Amino acid sequence: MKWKILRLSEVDSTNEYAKGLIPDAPEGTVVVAKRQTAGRGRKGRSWASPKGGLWMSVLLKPPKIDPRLVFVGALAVADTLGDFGIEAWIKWPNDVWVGNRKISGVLTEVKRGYVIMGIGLNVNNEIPEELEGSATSMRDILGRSVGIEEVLKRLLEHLGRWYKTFLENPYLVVEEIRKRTILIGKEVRVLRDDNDLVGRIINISDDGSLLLDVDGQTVKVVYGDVSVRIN
Ligand code: BTX
Repeated sequence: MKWKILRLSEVDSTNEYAKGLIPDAPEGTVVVAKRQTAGRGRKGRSWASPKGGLWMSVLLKPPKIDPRLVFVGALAVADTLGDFGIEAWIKWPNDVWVGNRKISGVLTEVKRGYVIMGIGLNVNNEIPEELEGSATSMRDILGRSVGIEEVLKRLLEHLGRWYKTFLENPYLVVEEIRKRTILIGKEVRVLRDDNDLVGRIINISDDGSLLLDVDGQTVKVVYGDVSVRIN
């Protein structure tokens, strides 16, 4: 993938900005901002994006829209952290965690055949008070600041590689997600809009959904807007 990077000092949300570039911008356009004033997670949740973090969105144009693309972002983040000696795991469907703290989130949105993949990664930024204990940053883990340009460079390399793998064979991406999640076999609560589900995760199926054992019945949970809590 040939990336074309647009750098902003401040923006509401890089996903919104990137969306505004459709349909003129080519695949591989990357929007990076030093700070977001209205960074978003899923379902309108807010994403803290102070200075020092990596807040970016990439425009992709896959031959067909496939929700498993979100895994490509999560794997790229996990590999980037690995390059810095940080061992991360992927929390289905869209988060990257180190131990019991979230370090990164991926938000994919769709517009006119494009996928807008937003990635937020806590690098050198402060963790806001309300997230203390539940979020962490590369700086907190390593005890030193890291060069954000190096992080971006690595992340785009890994993203290009995982995207290529995904286009060739999306099952390989799912297989890798299975290896990198600690969730399989765990008792969890799946938070949904209507009712929560409590059960044990059997596996992640080839289509990327979660297979849950609820009182002996296998229930399939499609990604989308569910969150998983380890019970
Ligand atoms: P999510 O909905 O899975 O997670 C959102 C939740 O994560 C919040 O409710 C809060 O509890 C927690 N959270 C908020 N900020 C942070 C943070 N900095 N570090 C750790 N935890 C946090 C996850 O959504 C997807 C987030 C994507 C963010 C990127 S940044 C670039 C792009 N632009 C944009 O507006 N969003 C994406």
